[in-house]
Amino acid sequence: MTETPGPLDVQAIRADFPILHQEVRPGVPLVYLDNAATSQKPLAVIEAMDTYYRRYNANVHRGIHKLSEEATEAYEGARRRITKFINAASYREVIYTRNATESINLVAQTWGRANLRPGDVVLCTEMEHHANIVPWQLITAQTGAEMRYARLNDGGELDLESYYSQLDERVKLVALSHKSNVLATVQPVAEMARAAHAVGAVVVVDGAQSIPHLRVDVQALGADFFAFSSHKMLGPTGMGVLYGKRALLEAMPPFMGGGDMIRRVELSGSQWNDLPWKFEAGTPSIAEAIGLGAAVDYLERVGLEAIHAHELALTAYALERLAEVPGVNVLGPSDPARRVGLAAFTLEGVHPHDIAEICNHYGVAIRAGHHCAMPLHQRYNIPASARASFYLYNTFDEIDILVSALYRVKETFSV
Ligand code: C6P
Repeated sequence: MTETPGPLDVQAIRADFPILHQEVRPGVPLVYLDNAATSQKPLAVIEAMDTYYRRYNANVHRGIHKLSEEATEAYEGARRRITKFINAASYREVIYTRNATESINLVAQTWGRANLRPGDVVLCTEMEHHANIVPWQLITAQTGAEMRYARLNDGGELDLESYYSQLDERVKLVALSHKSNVLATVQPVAEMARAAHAVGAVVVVDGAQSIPHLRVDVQALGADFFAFSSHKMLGPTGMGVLYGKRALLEAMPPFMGGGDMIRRVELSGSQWNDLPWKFEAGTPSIAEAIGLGAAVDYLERVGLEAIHAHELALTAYALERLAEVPGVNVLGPSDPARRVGLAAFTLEGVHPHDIAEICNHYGVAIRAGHHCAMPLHQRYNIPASARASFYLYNTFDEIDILVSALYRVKETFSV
C-alpha cells in the first residue's frame, strides 16, 4: 500500500531520525518495527545531549559556577516540562530514576517496606511485564504479604470481573500496566483506580508502554504512582521517571542513601532533602534528563493525539494484512480500536525466533521471545511470540514489507 494522507507528515518526521536511513545489507533498507523494546531518537534529542557535553557539562546542584548553573537549569527545566507533560500537580512529584523498572522497585522497597504486613495483599495482573511482578514478589516475600493476580480472558484482555472480585480490604496495593507490551490493550485505569481507592489500596501504574503513544494525565488516571522509561518515548536509555502523589512520597523513607538526597548529615544520623531530591541519591543522569526533556518537547510539537491516530491506522492495517497470512495468529483483541501500536503473533509451525531471524534477512527488525511477560504467554499456552511494534515514523509500506517477509518465512519452512 502506498502512503495515504494521514494525521502526520511521516516523511518529514522520518527526516528527523538519522538512524532510519540505512540499509541493513546492500539494497535492503532497515524497517524498524521494534519500538516497544526501544524507540529511535530524533536529532533534537541527540543534539540536546551533544550540546550539554560540548558546551556546559558540569555536575548539578553542586557548583557555584556558570557551567554548573547552566547544567542545573537544563536538568531541572526538563523536570518542569515532564511535570506539565503528565499533568503532575508539582515538579516535586516527578522523580528521576534509571527506567520504569527502577521506578517500580523504588515504590516496592520504600512504600512497600514501610506499609506491607503479613496478611496484606498486592493485587497484580497476569498481563504484567516482569518489571511489575518481580518487585512485588520480592517485597511480599520480605514482608509476609501475599500476591494475587487478576486473570486474562480468552479474548486477550484483562478479565475485569477477576480484578474486581479479588479487590477487598486486604488489598493494600494494586499494580497494573496502563498498556500491555504484548496484547496492546489499554486498561481502564481510572475506573480500576477508583475501585482500588474505595478499599483503601494505593495504585501503581506501569506506564512504560502507554506514555510514548497516548496522552497521559496522571491526575485524571487517579494513579498514586506512575512509572515510565525515557528510551521508549524518543529519549535516551538510562533515564526514567517515577511520578508519585506528594503526600505519599513525603511519608516514604528514601530509596538509596548518598549525596544530594540529604539536607544534613551528622555521625549520629541524617535528615533528608526535600522532594524530589530525597529519592535521587548520587550524581544523576544529567545528559539523559536533558535528552528526555528534548524528547518531550518533540512529542508535544508533533502532538500525542496525531501520533495516536497514526498508530491506530497503522495497527488496523497491520491486523488486516496479518490476517491474510495463513497460520498467523495475533495475540490480543481482534478489534483494532481496542489496541495501540503493536501486534504480537505466532505463525503455525515456526518458532518466533526463526520468524525474527528471517525477517531480519529482509531488513525487518521485530522482537521474538516472551517479551518479559512469561505468565502472559503461559496463560495462552505458548512459549513465545513474535512482535511488530510501531511508532510515529512507521509507514504502511513497512507493514507490507513485514508481510512479504512472513510469506518468505512460510516458504522457508514449507508451512
Ligand atoms: N518492555 C519490551 O520489549 P525498562 O526495561 O525498565 O525500560 O522497561 C520495563 C518495562 C516495564 N513495563 C512494560 C509494560 C514494558 O514493556 C517494559 C519494557 C520492553 O516489551 C523490554 S523487555
